[in-house]
Amino acid sequence: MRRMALLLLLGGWPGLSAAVERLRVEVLEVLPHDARAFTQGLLLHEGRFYESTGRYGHSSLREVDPASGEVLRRRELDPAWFGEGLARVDDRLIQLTWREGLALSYRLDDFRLLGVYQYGGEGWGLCYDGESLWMSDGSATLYRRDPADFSLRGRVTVRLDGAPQERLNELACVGEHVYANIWHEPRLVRIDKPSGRVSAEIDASALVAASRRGDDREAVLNGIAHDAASGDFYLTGKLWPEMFRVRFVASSAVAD
Ligand SMILES: [Ca+2]
Repeated sequence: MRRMALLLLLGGWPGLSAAVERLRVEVLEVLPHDARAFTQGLLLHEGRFYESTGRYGHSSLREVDPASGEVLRRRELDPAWFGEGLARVDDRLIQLTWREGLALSYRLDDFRLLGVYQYGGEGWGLCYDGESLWMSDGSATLYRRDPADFSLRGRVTVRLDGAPQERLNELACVGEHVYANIWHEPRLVRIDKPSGRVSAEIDASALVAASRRGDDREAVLNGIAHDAASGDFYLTGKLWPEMFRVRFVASSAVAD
């Protein structure tokens, strides 16, 4: 009977979701990051960061050396385009734009523009899970798109404890989950696919406290890359001079 009550408390009742895990970041390493990069998209591939930066007249696609933060390759966007989320699909990179309704497809090895897809609404975050692209637009909706032609395959509302989780921004696809950081909050969520249920909340306020960013109000946490080899994550922010290599641990865990 007591066990039944506990199950109910934990959300075992049909229709209710299980308890949301509470996690926090543990910093493993602090690396340099270009403090002029208004980071909008970030991923790691074969030991290099690929980064999309935003703001009109400053938007770019970059290949970055993780250890030094040095920009190894850089392609500027048309000044009328505001760079947003970035995903790798095999030997291509796909970069969103904010309000331009254009997704730019590049060859990974030389950043040559291969094509442009059009979509409705705003573009914020993007990641690829090996089958579909997942895209955010600042709302609580994630859009699932075809990597071949960017057509819409489906959409899901992301919910935390049953309530829509708005302002989903940068994304990372990791296994059965999509990680998202929340715009203007020191917080990430881990989203179960395809239900959209938030199964973990991740407190990243330690990074916000540690960053020596300037006083630009838009210099907020943004940018999630996952290292499949180590399982570590890399987090940064818009105009942040730091890139943090982290792992996610239970929020009750005592720091070393
Ligand atoms: Ca990302």
